[in-house]
Formats: sequence, C-alpha cells, structure tokens
Amino acid sequence: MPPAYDLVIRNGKIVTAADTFDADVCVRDGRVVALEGHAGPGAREIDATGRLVMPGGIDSHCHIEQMSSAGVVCADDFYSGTVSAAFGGTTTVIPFAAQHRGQSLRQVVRDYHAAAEPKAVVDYAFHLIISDPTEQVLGQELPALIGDGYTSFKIYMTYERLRIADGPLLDILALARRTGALVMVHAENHDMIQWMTERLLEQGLVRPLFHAVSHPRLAESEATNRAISLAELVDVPVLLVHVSAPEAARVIREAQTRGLRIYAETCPQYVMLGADDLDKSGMDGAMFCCSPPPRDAAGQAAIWQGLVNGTFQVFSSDHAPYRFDRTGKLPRGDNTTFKEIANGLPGLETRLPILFSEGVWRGRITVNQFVALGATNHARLYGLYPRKGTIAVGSDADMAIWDPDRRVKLTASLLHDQVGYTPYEGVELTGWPVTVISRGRIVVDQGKLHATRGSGQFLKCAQAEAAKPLGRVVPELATVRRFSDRPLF
Ligand code: DUC
Ligand code: ZN
Ligand code: ZN
Repeated sequence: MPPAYDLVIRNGKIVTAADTFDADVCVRDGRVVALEGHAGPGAREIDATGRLVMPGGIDSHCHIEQMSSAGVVCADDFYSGTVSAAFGGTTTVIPFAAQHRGQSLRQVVRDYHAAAEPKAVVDYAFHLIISDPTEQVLGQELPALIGDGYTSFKIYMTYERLRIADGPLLDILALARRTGALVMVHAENHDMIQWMTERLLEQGLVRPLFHAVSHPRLAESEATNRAISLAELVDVPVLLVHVSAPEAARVIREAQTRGLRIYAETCPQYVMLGADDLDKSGMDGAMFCCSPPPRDAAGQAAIWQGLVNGTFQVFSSDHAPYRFDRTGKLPRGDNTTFKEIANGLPGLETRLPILFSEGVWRGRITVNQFVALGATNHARLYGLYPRKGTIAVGSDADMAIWDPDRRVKLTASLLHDQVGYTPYEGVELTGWPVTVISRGRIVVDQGKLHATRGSGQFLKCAQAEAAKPLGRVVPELATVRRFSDRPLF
C-alpha cells in the first residue's frame, strides 16, 4: 500500500492565531488534508517533538528588485529576497509592483512578473504603488488590475516624485471604495519634512542623525490624522503602513475606537531601534536610516503596546535592502548628506525571529498573537485567507517548524540577503524556524536550502472583507442625498 500522505509532521504542537493543540499534520498535493492524532504513514515524515508547528509567515510589506524614486536599485532580487524570507520562516511575500511617474501600471506589473517568476522560491502576490494617478490609470488600468487579483495598493503622502496630494488621494480612495481595493498609506507630512530638511542643510547639519530630526513625529501623526479624515469622508478603509510614532498610533487607536475600519502595520525597526542608532560614528548611522525613522525608548514601548492591544494588525519587515556603499545607502560615499541616504532597512529574514523572541519569549504577546501578527492577519487583510495564513484542512501546506529554545546571535554572515550588513548585528534571540515548508515542499531544513529558483508561485488576491466600506455617511453627504439621486463620487 502506498503511504496515505506525501508528508506527515508528527508530534508537534500546532499553533494558529486562534488555537494551540497537539496533532499530526498530514499533507497531500501541497495542501493540509488532515490534522489528527496518530496519523497514517507519509512518504516523508518529520518528527516535530518539542517544536511549534506554525503557519508559514506572510510578509506583506517588502521591496524586492525595486528601483527607488531616486533611482537606487534594491540589493535583493526575487531569488535572494525570497531565499532570505524562507530562512526566516516566511513562506509568502507581498512586495510592490511600483509605478514611477509616466509609467503604464499594466507594464509595471508585467515587468515585476518577469522578474519574479524565474527566481522566487516561495509564493508571492503583488501590491501596486500608484505614483501617477492619471485618467488612464484610475479609469482603466487600476480597476482592471484590481479585478485581476492585485487588490491592494500603496500611496505616498511624501517624497517629491511619489507623493499624492489630498485631491487626487480622494479620487483614489473613492476608486478603492468602488472596486473593493485596500489602500495602504505612507503617512508623513511632506512639507514639514522638506522645510525641516532645508533648515538643517542650511546650517550644515548633514549627518545621518539629522534624517530622524527632519522626519518629526508630528509629521507622521499629522499625515496619519489627515489620511484617516480623507478615508472617513469617503467611507473607505485604509491601512497605515510602517507606523513608528506613538502619536500616530494614538490617532489610529482613536479612529478604531470610533468604529472606523482603520488598519495599521508596524515593523521590527520601530521596536528594536532608536534615533540614537543614527548617531553612530562616521557614516555608520546611515545603516539605520529609514522613513519614518526609528524613535526612542518611549516610542518603542508605545509600539509594543499597540501590538499587544490590537492597534496593529500586521507586523511586516518593510525590507528595503540597500548595500552600505555607493550602489545603495551612500551614493556620494562619506559625503552623502542625510537627504541623499537611501531610505530603508533589510529585515525579511529577521522579522519573525525578532517578533518571536522579543514578543513571545519575553512574555509580551502570546504565541497565537505571534501567528496573527506574522501571518494570519496579513492573509485576511489582503485576500489570501484561508489558502494562506493558517494550518487548517484545505489550506496550503505552508508551515514553519520552530525550535522555541534555539539561541541565535544575529550577524550579517548568518543571513541570506545581499545587503552585507544587518541593523541587528549582535542581537541575541531565542526561538528560530528550523524547517520551512511551502505547499508541502521542504524549502529550508536545518540551515540548508532545498527549493529551486522559480518554484514559488504567483498568488491572486481576492477582495478582502476588510476593505469593505462601513456604510457610514458623513452628515454633509447625507444632505446631498436629499437633493440628488446620484452618488457624489
Ligand atoms: N517607505 C517604505 O515603505 N519603505 C522604504 C522607505 C519608505 O519611505
Ligand atoms: Zn513607505
Ligand atoms: Zn516600504
């Protein structure tokens, strides 16, 4: 008799966002087909005694093989990026297909597919980045792409070459409302940043530390409040990405408490790093420059609080990998001013180990919250659930088997990205993913890669429940309804 299953993971403790229980996981044709005690034989078996068997992580914010608006190309392509993700326990990534001004969105998506398909080793979907909301883009390309499975997109309120002013942002939000897409917002007040930057440069204050000074918390909280107000006017959910400032977290919490569908994401750098890291000697502070910047110890505590109390639904890496040289972080070497430093940190591989160690091992969050923040909520928000983000009969067999006691000291040479440094050099963590499985295939086992280039698959995202409007009409629009049958937008 042939074995009943392709793969059986025995004796592990299964952890989902909702539950923790003992069972064997039985896999056939890439899917979980049974969760039971004393399962029948598998063609391949893994003994997970003493281990946690968790859904493979989903990283819904990472930049891979992307060119920044300043023309700097990421250090990671879809091979190194997804290999690095897999070693860190992540089996699905959602990077961006990023439009620059003047580009056709459709062509941008084709280009990212051409880059990802031959290289990715884990599954991937795409968010879009909209920087040029022309009539053609908003009238045709974007609605068609949303229908084709690209159901979320990011917009920037800052960066000269990317930013969307409030008027076009309202157009975009109205379009999202009509089409059921989820809008992700980079919320920082552009003029505050630019004005601060000019004042600092005038005084010759150019060191990396001044990147943090030029991006004040107020710039983040003001724009966050504005983004939420615009979304409330249109009655459409939005997701605030990479939240770093306690004041912004407070604005989000308050909107959520009022019952609005406002979602939020934070990232490892905002619980692990501080603005003082940007004050390292020479140019070393540039290794920690990202936008928004890391804040301070009180800010880290506030972000932890938001992770614990549910203000943040997702913990993503915002992996934006730039090498510490002229090809990346430092286009003018030691003469690079803070304004010219490429913005972003690597983090695909360290995201989940940091959340596990600093969150679960230190007792800040439960292991079920860990799964929700690292996998399940990403799948729910972006229309991949229940295929991804959980361990359940019928779901893809994407799992990471964690040794909860494994001690690891982070160092750049341990990691598999192409960045050459880690902002977490020397950090000691407890808990590590030892075996990583994607659709029943062993991708990583005991520190070795087993997946081949191009074995990852593209995932179409459904329109998520999370993106649905609440049906709340602001009073002024209620007035319009008395005089007109036609919706205003
Ligand atoms: N925003 C991101 O999402 N990533 C890197 C830099 C930035 O501003
Ligand atoms: Zn951003
Ligand atoms: Zn980003």
